Amino acid sequence: MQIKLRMLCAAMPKSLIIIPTYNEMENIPDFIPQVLAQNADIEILVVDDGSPDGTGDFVENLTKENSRIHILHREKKMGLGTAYVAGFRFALERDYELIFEMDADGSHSPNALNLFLKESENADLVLGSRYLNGKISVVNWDWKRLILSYGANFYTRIVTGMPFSDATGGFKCFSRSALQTLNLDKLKSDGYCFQIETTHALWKKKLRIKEIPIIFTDRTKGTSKMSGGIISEAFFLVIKLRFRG
Ligand SMILES: Nc1nc2c(ncn2[C@@H]2O[C@H](COP(=O)(O)OP(=O)(O)OP(=O)(O)O)[C@@H](O)[C@H]2O)c(=O)[nH]1
Ligand SMILES: [Mg+2]
Repeated sequence: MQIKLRMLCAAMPKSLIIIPTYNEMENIPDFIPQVLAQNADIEILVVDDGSPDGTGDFVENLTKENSRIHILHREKKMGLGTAYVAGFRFALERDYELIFEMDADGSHSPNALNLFLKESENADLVLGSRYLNGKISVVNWDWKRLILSYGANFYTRIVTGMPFSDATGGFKCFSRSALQTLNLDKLKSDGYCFQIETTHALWKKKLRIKEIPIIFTDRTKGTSKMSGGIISEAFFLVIKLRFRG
């Protein structure tokens, strides 16, 4: 029994959850313990862009008490895409086997992490999908926001040919080997665009990509950083990807 248990523990991959933050003080204190409670092999990396509300300082203090929490401080708000690239580099310089992307604003439930871990056993990239099998699993969005997101995914599918129901979502898990195939110097996009670009690169390489259902809940605290610029960036990137081959 003891041997079996030890074998089980040894088999668990070391995982890093990358959480970019900008002014998430209203969310982060509850969110971090919820993530860590899911699994003992999970660690957290917060990439904070000099949040004026003190998110970075708060997490910095947590790192002193808990070795499973890490932080990267960046001077100013530089966008989600480059925050993730910094997190990917951190992970690849260390021995993490699974590398997650996750929002800090309560939209992504920590309860889903164990399903991601299970599905990662047979996939190079696991995508959390809000639109799997024709169902819409989004809580508290108004119809304009839903149409924008659903429409962006429809457009991405038609133009690029990628068969995924949700290529714009930001709750995903890469295997280390999948992440190593990405050319991190070339990833320049942001927001939704970054999500489409990374998934497209792995899909083109014919890596194993699996979608799992998640329930996405709109943030109830703090403010969204979504902008018109992010939307137009995605519109043009998708066309570029179509011809990138
Ligand atoms: N480090 C860093 N984090 C960011 C930046 N912009 C957004 N974030 C974080 O990225 C996550 C997602 O950002 P949101 O503002 O929720 O954007 P969104 O999820 O696309 O939009 P909503 O659906 O309106 O919430 C949150 O944890 C933010 O704090 C940025 O420029 N730098
Ligand atoms: Mg959000």
